[in-house]
Amino acid sequence: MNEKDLNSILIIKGKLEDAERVKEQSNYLRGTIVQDLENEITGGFTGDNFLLIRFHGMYQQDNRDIRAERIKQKLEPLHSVMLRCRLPGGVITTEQWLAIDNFASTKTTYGSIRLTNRQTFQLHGILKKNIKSTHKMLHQIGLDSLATANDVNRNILCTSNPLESNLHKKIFELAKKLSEHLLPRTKAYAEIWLDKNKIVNTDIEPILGKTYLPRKFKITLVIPPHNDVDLHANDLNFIAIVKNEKLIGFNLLIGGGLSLEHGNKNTYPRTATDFGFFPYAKVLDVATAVITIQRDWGDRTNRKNAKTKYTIERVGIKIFKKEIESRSGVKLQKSIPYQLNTRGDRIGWIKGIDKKWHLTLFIQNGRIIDSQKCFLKKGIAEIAKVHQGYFRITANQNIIIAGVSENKKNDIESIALKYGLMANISSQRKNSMACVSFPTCPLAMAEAERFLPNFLTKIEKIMQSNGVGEKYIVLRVTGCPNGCGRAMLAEIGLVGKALGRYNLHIGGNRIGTRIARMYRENINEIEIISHISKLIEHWAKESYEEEDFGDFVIRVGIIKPVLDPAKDFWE
Ligand code: SRM
Ligand code: SF4
Repeated sequence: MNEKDLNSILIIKGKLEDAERVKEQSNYLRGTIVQDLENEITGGFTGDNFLLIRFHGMYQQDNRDIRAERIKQKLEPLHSVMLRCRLPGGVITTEQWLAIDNFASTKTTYGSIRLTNRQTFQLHGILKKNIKSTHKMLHQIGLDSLATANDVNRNILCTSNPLESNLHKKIFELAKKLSEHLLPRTKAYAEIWLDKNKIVNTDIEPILGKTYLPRKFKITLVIPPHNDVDLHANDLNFIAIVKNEKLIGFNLLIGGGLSLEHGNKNTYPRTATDFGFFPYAKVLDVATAVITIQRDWGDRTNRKNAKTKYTIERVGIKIFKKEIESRSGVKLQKSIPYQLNTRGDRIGWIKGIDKKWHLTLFIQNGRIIDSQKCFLKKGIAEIAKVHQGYFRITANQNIIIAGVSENKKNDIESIALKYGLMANISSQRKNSMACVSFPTCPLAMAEAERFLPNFLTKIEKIMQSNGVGEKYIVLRVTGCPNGCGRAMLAEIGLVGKALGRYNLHIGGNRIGTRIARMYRENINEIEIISHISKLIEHWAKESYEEEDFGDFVIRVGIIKPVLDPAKDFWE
């Protein structure tokens, strides 16, 4: 291929998306956010600021349950923001937790903390008048919400693996370092939210560039055999390779992502591609190379095809790999074999090799709130008051009370028991997940978080009546095809189509390395239950010993496996 042909593949010419203009004209993410904050006529943000606040970790939302009623009353929607904190690897101290807990109760309209499946938490329902004090509170306790949304590198995930504590510590430190390394350098966040004076000429973005990335970008650090971070949902993944108990380097996997648009065959979920092994010391160089390639080559004319997965498909693996080597100065070697065998969290107590105890608490859909039945939020706060270790949020929306010494174990356990935090949960429930969806998500098409608990009760009954009550199927619900609930990597995935209606996908595998294919389109709950019932009965009767549901439906020909998603996902 000559240079001209190559360039026409690498850089897409054409009319840029309006989001590119917004970034270009934002003066490094400032826009007129400050003026908007002072505007008392509306509870929301206007013009470009609506998008710009996302770079500062906030989304403007309104409660969709009451939207129609407010319109009827000729009222503006009740605007508020959802704030997403930056928490690489999900680690949070007990002091930080208590401050967040108090804030959620006193300053948000929903009163909850929502653990996300990217190891952090969201606070929904912060009114405009309270936004600045929220950022000041976060700053005081050593946290921020910088770059947790929009076209930047998002919260970095790393395996929650309390057992192998030393390796884990190292990987966690790296997650923090990478997160800092890839942060926007603009001082806009400090100026707008923390009243820090403008420092002239510091707005240089050596890595992200003046118009930042073409689209969101996601990174994981994985310690095999655990794939609890669901690496294939991410743009850039580092798989830790350990020899003689020493971390020697990483296998590099690039180009995962789960979103699609209903009916749009130019969009598809994709698993990440293996690019080879490189030594530990080069991780920042390789990360910088990959992210700057995506910055330069990602499609800025079409946000639906702007993610790394599409860039790789467009330019090809060979060219992408050569460019990584050229930009990083690292020769990628043949990958070192590794195995993945789990995705779920180990709920309950576990002892690490550092002799400390770790208690993983199951939190349904990550929603931490008190109700008349259960004082979940209070219980965790009570633990935070006495716990001398730290908390860790998992990529399965659960929380680990980490680093408990032997003599404190009973104290923590009695609080957990008192507040019902250690109730008996079925394996099926532990391995199921839903995205937020209604009422806060503006993109939701069907219920997810509010749908899953009762739906699971029905699935649990079906499992029991077929004699497989002790087993589980990785089951996930996502309220729209953006795929936040990672249903595309489930053995059974429901993807919201309209209120009460979903596409049913099956055939993903237990460890999250295969995309699930659509089995039935646009069906309601009764139809879903009927299909799943028959499938589970078939699996229970005819599967080999230890054969997982996702593998079974493929072996017996109920569904064809997705082998190369870019080509065969829509077949
Ligand atoms: Fe997500 C947008 C919630 C993980 C793919 N996601 C949204 C928004 C912000 C809606 C919006 O744009 O206005 C949702 C806010 C709902 C609310 O009210 O809280 C939202 N996403 C979530 C969370 C909270 C789901 C959860 O239940 O845990 C997760 C927050 C993660 C975090 O802490 O950073 C979340 N989102 C994901 C994942 C899974 C993952 O990252 O492992 C995906 C699929 C993986 C991927 O990126 O391919 C995901 N979210 C999206 C997309 C589609 C992006 C795309 O490639 O097209 C959108 C829409 C968009 O960006 O345009 C989106
Ligand atoms: Fe909202 Fe859709 Fe994401 Fe669910 S999958 S949180 S409905 S954007």
